[in-house]
Amino acid sequence: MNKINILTYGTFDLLHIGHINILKRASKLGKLIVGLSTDEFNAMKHKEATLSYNDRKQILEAIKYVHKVIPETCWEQKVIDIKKHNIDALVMGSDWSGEFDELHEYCAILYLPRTPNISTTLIKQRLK
Ligand code: C2G
Repeated sequence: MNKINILTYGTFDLLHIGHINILKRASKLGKLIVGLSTDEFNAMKHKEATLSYNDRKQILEAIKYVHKVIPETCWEQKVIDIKKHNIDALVMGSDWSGEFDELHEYCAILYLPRTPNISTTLIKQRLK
């Protein structure tokens, strides 16, 4: 039986259990494609990743839950990605709740609860 196609986006810097949890849960729904924020797009999100795009991409590609990694270069590409990859569901963490609801005419939109007490920012603060 063909698996459905799942899409998620993120920076995935300093990979932690919060990232693994959403990738794992999303992959249980179907074949998971990850739109990985480029360094340039991170700047647009007012984020600066510690690891380069290439390092973050290779790390994600090493994860069994991830089928494919594509670059995320802008906010507007989601509709194009959904059509190009025949996406059945966009899955994001609950900190994005409601943000992508307008895409529900193209695919299902699912917000999964964020993993508490962990974030890249927290890790960086602990290392200081
Ligand atoms: N996440 C989570 N639990 C955490 C931390 C993150 O579930 N404790 C989820 C986020 O909700 C997101 C994914 O992990 O769905 C990736 O998080 P980030 O790398 O911080 O990505 P973000 O900056 O939210 O980018 O266009 C969408 C953006 O690119 C999303």
